[in-house]
Amino acid sequence: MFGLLKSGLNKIRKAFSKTRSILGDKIRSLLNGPLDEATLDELEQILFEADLGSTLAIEFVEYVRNYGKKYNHPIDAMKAHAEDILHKPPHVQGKKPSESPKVILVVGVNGSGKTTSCAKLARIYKDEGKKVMLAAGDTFRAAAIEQLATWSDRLKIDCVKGTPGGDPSAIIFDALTAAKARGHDVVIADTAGRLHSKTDLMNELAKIKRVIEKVVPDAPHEIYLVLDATTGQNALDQAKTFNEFTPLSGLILTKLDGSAKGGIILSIYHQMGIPIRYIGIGEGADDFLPFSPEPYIDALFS
Ligand SMILES: Nc1nc2c(ncn2[C@@H]2O[C@H](COP(=O)(O)OP(=O)(O)OP(=O)(O)O)[C@@H](O)[C@H]2O)c(=O)[nH]1
Ligand SMILES: [Mg+2]
Repeated sequence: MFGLLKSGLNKIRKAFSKTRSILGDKIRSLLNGPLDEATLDELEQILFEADLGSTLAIEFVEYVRNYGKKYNHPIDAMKAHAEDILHKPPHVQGKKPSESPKVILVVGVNGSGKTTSCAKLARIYKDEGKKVMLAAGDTFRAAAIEQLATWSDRLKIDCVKGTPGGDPSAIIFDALTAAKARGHDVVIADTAGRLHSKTDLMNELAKIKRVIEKVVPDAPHEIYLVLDATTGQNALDQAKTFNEFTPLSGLILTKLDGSAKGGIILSIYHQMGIPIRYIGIGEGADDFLPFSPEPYIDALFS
């Protein structure tokens, strides 16, 4: 167990190593010099460019300006502020299922990593000994159905799929009905990528949610929005719009192994209070971890 935890932490450190080199190195070398106004301006710019957004960038600079009151080093002040932000209780949380199955609806814009995250999430539940079912609710493209089916074969997890062009609500309805009949503990429903600016597509999600509610009372228990962390501040707009149509209970931030600057996690949690539940740190089935603030803050500021 401890070994597993340790390898998880090492993985996070490794995944965030780019973030560290982008942000941590710059901050450290900047703060080694005198803490004058020019330095503070530059710090604000670095934080802004790391996707913290302007409000938070300014806030962090103020903490650095006044670090001497409580801390030995400006970076300690930044870390403490990041901890304060991420340890605030979330504004929302998922529901505890009163009966099986637990239903998780996965939504997001095109290519953010939904299908991959559904498979990775299914694997986590399977490893916990749960009976899991995947629902291929992305009927938009034949390839999308195949992609989830391939994952389900590989992971040996049941999958309900329909035909391309079919009604996604109908597939998810079928999956839930089958899961109830066959005693599955968890159903994870993939959906087609949709632009958050397209109202008709967003309304389709609201319909999917209503259909789920009809089959399993109080479901969906979780609605996860999958965000590609490399899209920076645009992820915040996505979160706001998706949240209006289908109230989100959690976020999955993917591609943190890529060129993501990482600050978006702080920015989004600060602004929306929606918990970051998992992070994607690669394309493999186990490149996926529950989010925890400490290693993240560590990677961001040291
Ligand atoms: N490096 C990296 N790649 C990822 C991660 N998550 C997903 N990907 C890759 O991103 C690409 C898109 O992932 P999908 O899971 O197909 O994304 P999607 O949101 O289902 O895409 P659509 O269904 O087309 O909207 C694939 O090549 C995945 O392997 C991650 O955490 N890290
Ligand atoms: Mg997909």
